[in-house]
Amino acid sequence: QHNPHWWGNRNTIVHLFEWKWSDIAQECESFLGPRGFAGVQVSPVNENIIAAGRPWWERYQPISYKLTTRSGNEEEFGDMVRRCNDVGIRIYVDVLLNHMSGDFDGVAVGTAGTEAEPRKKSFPGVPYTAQDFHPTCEITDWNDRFQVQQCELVGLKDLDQSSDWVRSKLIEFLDHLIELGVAGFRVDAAKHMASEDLEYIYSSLSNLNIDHGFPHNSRPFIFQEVIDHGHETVSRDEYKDLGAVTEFRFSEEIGNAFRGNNALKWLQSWGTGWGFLPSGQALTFVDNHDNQRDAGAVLNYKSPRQYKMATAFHLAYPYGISRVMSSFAFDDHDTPPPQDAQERIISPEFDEDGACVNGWICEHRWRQIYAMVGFKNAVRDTEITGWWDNGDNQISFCRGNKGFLAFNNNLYDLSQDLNTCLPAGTYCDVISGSLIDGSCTGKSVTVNDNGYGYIHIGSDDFDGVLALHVDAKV
Ligand code: LAG
Ligand code: CA
Repeated sequence: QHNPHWWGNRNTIVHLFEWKWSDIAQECESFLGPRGFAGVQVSPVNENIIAAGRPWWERYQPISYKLTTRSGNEEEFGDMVRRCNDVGIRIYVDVLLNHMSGDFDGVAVGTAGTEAEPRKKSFPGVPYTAQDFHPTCEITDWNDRFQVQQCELVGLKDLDQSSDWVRSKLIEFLDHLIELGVAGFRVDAAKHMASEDLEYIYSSLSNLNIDHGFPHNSRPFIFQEVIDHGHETVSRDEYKDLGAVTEFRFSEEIGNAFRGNNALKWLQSWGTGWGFLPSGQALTFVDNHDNQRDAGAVLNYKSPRQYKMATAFHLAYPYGISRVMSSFAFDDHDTPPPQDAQERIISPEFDEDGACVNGWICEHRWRQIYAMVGFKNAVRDTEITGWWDNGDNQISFCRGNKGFLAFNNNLYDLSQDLNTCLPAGTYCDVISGSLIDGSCTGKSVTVNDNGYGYIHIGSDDFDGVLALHVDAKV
């Protein structure tokens, strides 16, 4: 279940973290479809506990499988899926199969009005009772398989996926979403569930809904969140044959490289050469909603110059199933999404350039990022050729004869003739500007009959990357 069911030459998934369904439907039609995105990962869709201050993470504490959250209700969800599918944008749902909510004093009321008593492991909205959960214990040793899979992740009541009842409820929930037209799932905390149990669940799911344009016998796309830095007892390899797996080492190493901790020249062997998963099994990302909040090597929107360079490399280098992050501004781990005085999530607003202004970051609307989504579509099915580097932090490479990328992460200029591998002509750099009405609003590069062009990226240029492709030829 590794096929994401993309339309045509499309390639890139965007995580619209905490967006409302009605806003995503609109975004599919007005922006994602026209810009050639392939799909959206949406926040959890089923009912969750209500936490004080409404932190984003309350959505990782389920109460029932009713489809009502702060993002909208079932009707709005169904409308979004249909409208997005109609313009070629697939929907992938973040699903919580490992656990229900954590402790809560007294009776909790969820986002759909359902009551539960988490302390007693009583969730009548499903229903689940204590016997559907593993006995309570704490994870203290992350290399102890029993603890990792059968104790409580940060105190969240741990479901027993070996039980027939739990399996049937999880399958019913996922099948309901398939019926509504989704293309697949991001499986939260997959490492905390036995792979045999997940295999049973995935293989029991319905085929995708043909009324939403999926071919007969299409299997749901699965990508599993397994944090494996390389030496874990529960490893990514136990899950990779069931579906794609999040490649966390990709995120860490690309952050390291573009922060300047590792010379860019080493990226020549990027991908499996770095010990990452095979390309078709790897879900790749510069940052995700969790690690963008951690200090460390991972880059996020707060370091925009390096972040855009890392994202350009991510989308230009042919490795993995790419997902880009679309965030809201945060100060700390608990910052809620943009909300009004009644704690309703507010819709994104855009300035005249299409950038978000009211607390949403919308990295996917940064020109340098959506332009690379277009680049990836334009160069699809070509290989890396013509690698060049200066032995340090200046690199360039071609994607067949369809695209060319150059990076300068040194403190001095890159100025020289380089092989772009492109047919002769003038091309717009899609990072510093765009092709509009037959001319470039940013840099342009003239390629001669030998495929060479003069490339300049000043060390103080706004962006340290330049990208040319055949769909932006003057
Ligand atoms: C994940 N993947 O495996 C999610 O990507 C991650 O965002 C989830 O944690 C986690 N697993 C559980 O689904 C998030 C927050 C946690 C939060 C948890 C549950 O990062 O901070 O825990 O969701 O809402 C919070 C408190 C904890 C508390 C727990 C239970 O921060 O201190 O123990 O709730 O009450
Ligand atoms: Ca578990």
